[in-house]
Amino acid sequence: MNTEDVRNIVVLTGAGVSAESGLATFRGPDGLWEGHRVEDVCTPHAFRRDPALVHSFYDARRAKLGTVAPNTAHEALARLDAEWPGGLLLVTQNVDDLHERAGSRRLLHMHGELTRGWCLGCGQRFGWAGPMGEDASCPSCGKAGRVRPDIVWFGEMPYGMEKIDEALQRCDLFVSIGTSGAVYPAAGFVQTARYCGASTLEINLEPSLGSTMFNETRIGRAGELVPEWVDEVLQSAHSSPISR
Ligand code: BJW
Repeated sequence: MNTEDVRNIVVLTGAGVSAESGLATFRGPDGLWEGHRVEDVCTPHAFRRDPALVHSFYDARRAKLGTVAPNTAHEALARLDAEWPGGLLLVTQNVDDLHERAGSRRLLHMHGELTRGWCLGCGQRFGWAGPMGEDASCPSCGKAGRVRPDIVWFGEMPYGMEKIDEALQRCDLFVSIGTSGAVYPAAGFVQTARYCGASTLEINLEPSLGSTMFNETRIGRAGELVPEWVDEVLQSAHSSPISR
């Protein structure tokens, strides 16, 4: 892939980018769905029906965050953020905080964040550390029992869609890393980017469901292939005369 004319980049990441840090993916053999059926934990209906189960699922994942660290893929994407002179948006479907802990700044969590809560009583969103559980009190209005994880469940609108759409329309290069392409609207980003003229690259352990839509697919571990790709892109930025 020729990256010399690239100015604006959109990178989409999924659970595969955090797998080498020790966080389970969703649809692999040891995936999160193995322990919990998706409809039991990841819909607003499931939360209304059994809030204790949903809280325990997210409390356990929030606790796990403290035991893991960013890997070489997160670090390479943070280096891209620091050194890329053109436009960049890193859109992650992940609710972990490994991209920001690695140093990424131009970052958007489209499916929410484990470290945030949302009060269904007063509507406020806020940072959250430790277990949430059913009886958590809202730090804003003080009401107990109305706080939920600030996570986008099936049937809910992902965050930042307007900003993502603008970036996709403007980008010259769209790169998808460690996602199965099973969940929309993220699975459709490659089509938008291509329609608007961007080159498209997939980096994944196996071809994703939308693999044929990409100009190029690189199969392998994100921890190895992402640093290689970032080196390539930054090298072309340093050697090419176009002003980004
Ligand atoms: C490695 C690796 C290594 C492993 N290196 N790779 C058609 C169009 C539009 C919408 C729909 C549609 N049909 C149905 C819908 C609705 C629905 C949907 O997509 N359903 C599907 C089941 C079909 N979507 C929604 O409801 C979304 N909202 C919505 O659509 O609102 C309306 C709207 C309309 C139009 C525009 C905009 C909005 C909301 C989706 C919310 C998803 N939420 C979840 C759970 C919450 C977060 C959490 O608990 O963590 O988000 S579901 C789950 O899947 C999670 C993930 O972010 C998401 C994607 O999973 P991901 O990241 O791809 O993980 P895996 O496990 O599937 O794949 C990992 C990959 O990595 C694998 O391929 C491995 O091989 C690879 N890998 N190790 C490189 N070392």
